Formats: sequence, structure tokens, C-alpha cells
Amino acid sequence: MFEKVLIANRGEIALRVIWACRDLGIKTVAVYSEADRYALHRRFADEDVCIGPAPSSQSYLNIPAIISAAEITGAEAIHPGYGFLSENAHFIEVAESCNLCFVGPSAQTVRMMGDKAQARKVMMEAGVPVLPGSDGPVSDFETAVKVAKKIGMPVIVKASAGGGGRGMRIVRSEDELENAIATAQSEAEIAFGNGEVYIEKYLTNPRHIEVQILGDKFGHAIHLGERECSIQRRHQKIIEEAPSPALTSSQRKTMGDAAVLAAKATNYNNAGTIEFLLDDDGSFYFMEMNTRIQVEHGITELVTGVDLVKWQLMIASGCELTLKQKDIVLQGHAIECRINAEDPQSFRPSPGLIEHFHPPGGPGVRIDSAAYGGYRVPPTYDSMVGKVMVHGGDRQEAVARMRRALSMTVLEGISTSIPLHLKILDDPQFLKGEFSTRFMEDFLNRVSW
Ligand code: MV4
Repeated sequence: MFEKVLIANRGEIALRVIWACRDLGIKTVAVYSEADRYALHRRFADEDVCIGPAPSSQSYLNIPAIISAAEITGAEAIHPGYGFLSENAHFIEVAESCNLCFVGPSAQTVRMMGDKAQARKVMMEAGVPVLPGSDGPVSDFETAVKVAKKIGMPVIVKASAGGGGRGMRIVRSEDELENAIATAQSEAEIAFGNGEVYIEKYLTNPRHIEVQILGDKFGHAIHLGERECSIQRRHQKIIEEAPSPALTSSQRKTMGDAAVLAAKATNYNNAGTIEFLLDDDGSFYFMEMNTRIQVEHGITELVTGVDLVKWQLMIASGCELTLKQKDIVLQGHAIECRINAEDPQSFRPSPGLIEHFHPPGGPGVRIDSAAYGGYRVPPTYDSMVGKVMVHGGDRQEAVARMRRALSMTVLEGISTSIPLHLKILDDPQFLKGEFSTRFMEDFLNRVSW
């Protein structure tokens, strides 16, 4: 096992990695920007290094500064958390060339799955269901028309270098196609420096369901069940739950098996997520693979009892994945609400001083947060200040515990999304578990404040 790990991140996920390191007896190195002088991850790490000014381009994305911090402190490995450098294949190569171990999959896997057109191809060849669409990228309009005619309208044009909802264009009739391809290509060129696009059949009312996987360096791979992530706004998830209220146990097994197939097709080692779209008729399709630990990993930990971040560190240090598929038994139901420093009605950011903070507790409640009373949320990074997770014997108990936890959270001085969550938890469609990726749009049209 490693003796010392550098955490190339901030906020609650930096604390989460410190928790796992402490459980394993690993010393930690925090890195921080000038905006994060008073951040909690500094306090709980054994050592810390300032890596630059507030803008993430000069700090949390500053590869030379982070590699130098690892070398100066004698860290052997780097945990990237999520966001920032977590899915940057070049960073992995630089780290490895400096004899630093990256806590995550190989640069090759990250690069392959970062190219969404190529990921589609790899999955199709592996026998993972993918949506009807183009065979790899489409560059000319004639090919695009052929593909569209074959699969039928509506279609969606996606950037190969995109993902997470960036660089997409929905096309509802053939006369929009030429313009959509051209616009998507030029937007992708500007946003990612790569104008490649591909085409898929567009599902109008799907659920977004993702499967957690773990793979090791010896070719073992398992899945840890799914998370229902359909409740999102502008591709930012708001509430997640595990398991999905939409799946039967037989569908869960089929989707889990497909996720393991995807893991094996990419020689996947470490923690990862396979995103699927679930159609009204029960069929599901590979959408993309996330080659990092995700924000919502904690609800999978609650229903499986598996410490995913601990396994990330163990796998990266060369341990064998001794957990077998039969050891993964889902227990009860977990829900996560992301607490953002933002106005609950307008969604405008609300950084500033947290005057009072009292996190909720009690049976079945887990709080992952780097907030404290007297902490000033900087305007520089994303607005998530923490996550409230609950676990119950069933969905109904989990919902009751989430209502209790959110209504007993004291977080004063800034606006937060807590009032929005409490409204969603009273929504009949949410309570029935009957919703799709269109939920938030419809909800915001019917909610009254
Ligand atoms: C789709 C889709 C329907 N059909 N692809 C959104 C995030 C990124 N991972 C891909 N996304 C989607 N891809 C096909 N072929 C629906 C989504 C989608 C979505 C689209 C528009 C508005 C909100 C959405 C929320 C979740 C998923």
C-alpha cells in the first residue's frame, strides 16, 4: 500500500479521499489555491502545498505545479477526485513518467472513453447495447442524411470530444440536419479543439441510469448496482438514488452484466461508471463511460456497504479485487441531495460567508461536506457545498429521512438548494418514482413557492 498520497482536488471530495487514506493508514498531501487558504481539506491533510492563484487553470488544473507538489512532499500517488484533472489522459501520462501512480484507470482507457464516438464502437463490438446511429464520426452531410434516413427522426448530433451534455444538437426533421451538423462541428471545434461529431437515435423521454463498476489490474471486474440520475437541470444532477425505482431485479442483472462487459472491453482498472439511457419499453443503451469516482458514489456505498474510495486506492497500489459479484448484495434504498450555494428558485450562485452551520445526523444520515460555520464559499469553483445522503430500509423510509435531515440542517448566511429539494420531496411524481430526464422542466412549471 502507498505511504503517502497527494489529493489533486478540493472541497468535499478531497475530504472523502482523506477519510479513506486515514482508514488505510496512508499519509495525505493537500494542494490548495490562494482562494482555498481557509479550506477544510488543508486542515485534515498531513501536509499541504499552495499550487497557485484562484482560477483553476492556474491551480487545480496546473499540471507542473501539482507534479512538483508531489515530488517535493515525496507522495507516491495522486488521487484526482472528480472534475479538474480526473479524466485528463495527458496528466496521467505526465504523472506516470514522473514515477507517480495515478489513482484511476490507464491513460489509454481514459483517452479511449473520452472519445465518445470511439467508445460507442468499442461497446458495440463488445456486445453492449448502443443506440442505432453512425459507425464512428460523420464528417459529411451525405453520410449524415443516410444515417438519419436509416434510423429515423428524431436524431441527436453529439461531439466526439463532448460528454455530460456538452456539444449536443437535437434534430427533429431532415431539413434541420445540415445546419445541426455544421453548428455542432464548429461549436465542438471551439469548445474542445476537435470538431468531430456522431449521430444517434434521440430518445425523447428516457431515464438516465448508471452502473458503478470496479475493475482491477488482474482482469477482474464487478458491478455494484445502479443509480437513478434522471433528476437533473442543464445536465447538472440534483437528486440521485440507488437503486432505480424503474428497474426490476431481472433488468438490474441484465444492465449490471452489460456494465461488466463494458468494463472488461476496456481492460478497466479502478472505479468507473457506465451511463445508460433506459427507454419507455424497458430497453437500455450505452451512453458514455465516466472514468472517475463520481459525486454520487456515496449512495452506492450506502446500499452496498463497499468503501469505493478505499478500493480505488487498493486497486491502484496493485491489490487484487477480492470482492466477488456474489458479495455485492443491495440493501435498502439511498437518496442523495446535492446542496448548492445558489438561489433555490433562480439557480443563481450565492457564494459568501456561512454564518452558522449545523449538519443533520441521526439514523441513516451521511453528510459529505467541507463546509463549516465561518467558512466563506469562494465564487471561483462550482457551487456544491456538500451532499446530504440518507439510507433507509425502503424508498419511503429514505424519503422520510431525507425530509427530516434537510429540515434539520442549519446553513445560514448564503442561499442553498435545500428549499428546492424539500419541494421535490413533496412532488407526487417524484414520490411515485415515475419520472424521466424531463422531470425538472415539468416540475419547475408546476411547483408553487
Ligand atoms: C441522449 C438523450 C437521448 N437520446 N442521447 C445528456 C447528457 C449526456 N450524457 C447525453 N445526454 C443525453 N443523451 C440520445 N441518443 C438524452 C440525454 C439527456 C438529456 C438530453 C436533453 C436534456 C436533458 C437530458 C438529461 C439527461 C440525458
